[in-house]
Amino acid sequence: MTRLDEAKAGGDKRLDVAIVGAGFSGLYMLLRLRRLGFSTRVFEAAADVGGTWYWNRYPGARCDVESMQYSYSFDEQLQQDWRWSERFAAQPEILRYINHVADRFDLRRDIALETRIAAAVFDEGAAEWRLTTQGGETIAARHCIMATGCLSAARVPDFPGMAAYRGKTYHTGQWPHEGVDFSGLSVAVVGTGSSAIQSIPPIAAQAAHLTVFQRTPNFSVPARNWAMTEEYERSWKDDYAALRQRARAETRSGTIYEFSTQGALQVEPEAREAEYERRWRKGGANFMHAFNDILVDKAANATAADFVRAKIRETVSDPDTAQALLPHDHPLGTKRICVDTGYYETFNRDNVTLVDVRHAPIETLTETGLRAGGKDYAFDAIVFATGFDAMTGALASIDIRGRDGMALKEAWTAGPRTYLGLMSAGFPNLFMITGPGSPSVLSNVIVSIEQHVDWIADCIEALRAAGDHLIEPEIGAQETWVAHVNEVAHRTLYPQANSWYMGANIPGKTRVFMPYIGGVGAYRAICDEVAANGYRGFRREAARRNRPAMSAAG
Ligand code: FAD
Ligand code: N01
Repeated sequence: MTRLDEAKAGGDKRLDVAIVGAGFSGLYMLLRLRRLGFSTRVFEAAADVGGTWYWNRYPGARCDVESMQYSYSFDEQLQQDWRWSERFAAQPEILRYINHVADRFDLRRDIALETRIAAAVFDEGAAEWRLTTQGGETIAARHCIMATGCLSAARVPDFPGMAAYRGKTYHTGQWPHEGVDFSGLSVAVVGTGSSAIQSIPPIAAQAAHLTVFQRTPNFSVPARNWAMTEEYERSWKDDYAALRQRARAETRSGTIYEFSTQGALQVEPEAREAEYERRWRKGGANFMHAFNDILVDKAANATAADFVRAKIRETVSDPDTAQALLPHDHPLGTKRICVDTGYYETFNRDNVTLVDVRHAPIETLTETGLRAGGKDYAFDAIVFATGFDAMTGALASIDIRGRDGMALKEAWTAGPRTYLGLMSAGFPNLFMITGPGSPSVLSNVIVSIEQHVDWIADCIEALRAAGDHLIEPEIGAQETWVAHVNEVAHRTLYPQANSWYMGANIPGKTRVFMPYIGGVGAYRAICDEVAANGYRGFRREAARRNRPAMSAAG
């Protein structure tokens, strides 16, 4: 029996709901739907559950939302029982947590591992999706839920000479499970985004020599991670339900920070510097909340950016290297702020070299290394910390076809078009968790995942209760939403950066700000209001006699 057959054993071949992806999204979705009595399976390409935290095993990988907040909130006993060892958990601990959840709620029996979904085609007559795995097996399901992740399509730039290079290559998002020993090796890291900034210090500590190829200097703030204290843990656990509710409903990012009610220019320069310094010392992305206008007012933003640039100059001993590391082409935070442990300090090591490839780009890989700006460099290993085809990449790699055989990729050539980031017109019964047009990557993603999962589960339950077989956004509602997402983004500084939020990291990708920046609290209220008003903006269709019914409520 194949793994898919094993997963199907004991269940119907025709599912109520097929879920693609077994990260935080897919696991909670499975649990919710199972509890509602729907026949459901998860199809996962990887050999185990975990999503992001299964794939991203590079040295230094950890979350930058505090672990007391970067965790599920749906089960009080789970959040009371689980004990995090650090303020910001490292990848192995987060992966252990996800595995614990899969076991605790007995989820594995409905997960088909090593099963990549290659195509999903909507059958209009039967009102159901036909999924095809890479191995050629098919699954029919009334609803299909894409829990495929916003940062799961790892991307290595299309450098010539890739096949010629005789050393080892790695991508941070597809790291070998057995780990990599860089001892005694000459290593290159390409990129200076979050993954690079986390992995560069531990790689430098191990390698004989590390060369960092930087195209765009990034802003990074120190994590100042610490071992969890009983006192801090208690301060959350004693009041978890209320604090989680506050994060969900009253914040923009789904994370409780120390928020400010003042603008950066409303205070005297000395007080402003003192506030930045205080937050810099505490560590973490809390720095971004020193004032309430850093992401909307260019002059306010410049005060925070200047502060970080001064810190870089102060930290990095060699003035030329310091100068090259100064971010200059985007407002602070409009590319995701990085949170590091000893990143800038690493450039003071004798075995670390920074190469600026902004004006002298990497041209090709060679047999022994790579060529940039006409100069050859030799390496035993090259680490590509070059990011992801974010937000749409995982969806685009599945041949998704809706009404009249329309391909999702084609429907989205001018940028993703969704209603609430949940569904796209022309693709009935196809849901996305943290899809483009929802807060997703601008938030503590687990908060956004839980909200989407709950909304989708309630929606599918409402359809069953009403005897409806089909739901799809109305084109007008979708166009209004897309315009709103765009309009809200342009009230901020975000669109000024060439970021992956804008699709700018992928040559040829349409530049449009993809996530919804209105905040998780406001967004949740909109979604709830839409549902309470009979799923306003969605078209529903009643069951027809020739269509198979869904499982009855349990
Ligand atoms: P994923 O975890 O990406 O899971 C998607 C799953 O779908 C994957 O397992 C993938 O293999 C599978 N899949 C995709 N396509 C197919 C297919 N065709 N067939 C079958 N399976 C498929 N967010 C935060 O809020 N805070 C953080 O601190 C933070 N840190 C991060 C650090 C790193 C290194 C990265 C890359 C991301 C980080 N994120 C963070 C974002 C993170 O992706 C989310 O927090 C969260 O883990 C997403 O869960 P998910 O289940 O939606 O998607
Ligand atoms: O990817 P990125 P990432 N030549 O796209 C460079 C989450 N995350 O994996 O900016 C030379 O940010 C590229 O340069 P440029 C988080 O949401 C979180 O680091 O395009 N360089 C850039 O420097 C994050 O934002 C954590 O000019 C090239 C880098 O590669 C998201 O995942 C940790 C190049 C890619 O940076 C993605 O982060 C890790 C080329 N041809 C990830 N092509 C936490 O800490 C690309 N680059 C929580």
